[in-house]
Amino acid sequence: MQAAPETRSPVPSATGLRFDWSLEEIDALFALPFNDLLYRAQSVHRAHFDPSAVQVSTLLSIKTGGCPEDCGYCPQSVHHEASVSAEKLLDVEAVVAAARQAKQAGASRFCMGAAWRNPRGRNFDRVLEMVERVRAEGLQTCVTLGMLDAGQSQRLKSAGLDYYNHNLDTSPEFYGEVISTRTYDDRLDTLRHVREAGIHVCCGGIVGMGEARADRASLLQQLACQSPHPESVPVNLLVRVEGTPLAAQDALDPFEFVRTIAVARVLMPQSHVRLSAGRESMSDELQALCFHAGANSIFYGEKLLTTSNPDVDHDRQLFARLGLKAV
Ligand code: SAM
Ligand code: DTB
Ligand code: SF4
Repeated sequence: MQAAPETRSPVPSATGLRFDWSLEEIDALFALPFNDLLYRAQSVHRAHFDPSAVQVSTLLSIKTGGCPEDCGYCPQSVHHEASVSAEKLLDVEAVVAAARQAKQAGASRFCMGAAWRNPRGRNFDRVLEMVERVRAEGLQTCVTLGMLDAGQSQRLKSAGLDYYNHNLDTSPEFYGEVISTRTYDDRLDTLRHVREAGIHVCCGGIVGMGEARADRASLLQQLACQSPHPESVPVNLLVRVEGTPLAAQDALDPFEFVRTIAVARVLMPQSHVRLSAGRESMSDELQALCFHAGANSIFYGEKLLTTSNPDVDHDRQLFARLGLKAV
């Protein structure tokens, strides 16, 4: 039998983290026999985290639908036929009430998403108030509002924002197949502003959009070559929503999804890798494999932004059956 290719850098940084992963090294990780890859990922995971602790975030769509961007996967885009209708930005009190409920149900972080190209004017002021108020409830705060400039990032930081979610979504090579109204560089600029303002970065992508394994490797390279690594890395499995251009996309091989999680874990050992959208279509066994591969965060609560997520009761039972604890 052939020996597995050498994928370890001879010169890791003082922290043991690397920011210089080559595509060849990442391809070699993806190509490992499944058990070898999972063993490697689980070993890295155990060196950095309690393997039974899973961070739990709850999502709320604070401004739904009517988005001018044309992301091919998204039911909130005005460019597609999906049935999500445009709504106004929620009131602060409604958001605080939802945050309180999420905390009572066991969430430690509250993530607020808005279907905007970028936030503006009085709406942005209202989001700042939401961040302050949700934080005062004793929750970590996360928002995803589209593109940000440096000043907006600083104002969010001053309001007490802990995390900003902005995904690269896919490889630079495949990106143009999915989105035309915002460039990859626009996304990198926003991530730089967020980082420079001192806000933790939540950045990941979507798999199952028809991209090749090479694209999944290239996306992970983009993430893992950021220094520092994003603190939080959501790996979304495409939710195929009727009326979006990707509705009829073939399903991704579930083992390939697990491999993507495992490679993310190996490349970014100290980051929280989040098993994000798409859990509703996964069996309990597949989710257990994802946790074994190093996923240590989920979205918890019956709704994501516009699509559904597993029942809270079901997730509680799954955690109990696997001996996982929510943190
Ligand atoms: N409008 C903001 C933006 O995109 O910058 C924030 C909200 S957007 C819905 C946040 C992320 O959700 C996207 O970057 C994408 O990764 C994910 N997402 C959206 N629709 C999805 C779908 N159908 N399946 C899986 N992930 C999805
Ligand atoms: C992320 O990476 N996934 C979340 C969160 N960040 C904002 C959103 C998933 C959305 C799934 C489709 C929907 O419910 O509209
Ligand atoms: Fe708009 Fe975000 Fe959906 Fe893209 S992913 S269409 S930016 S809400």
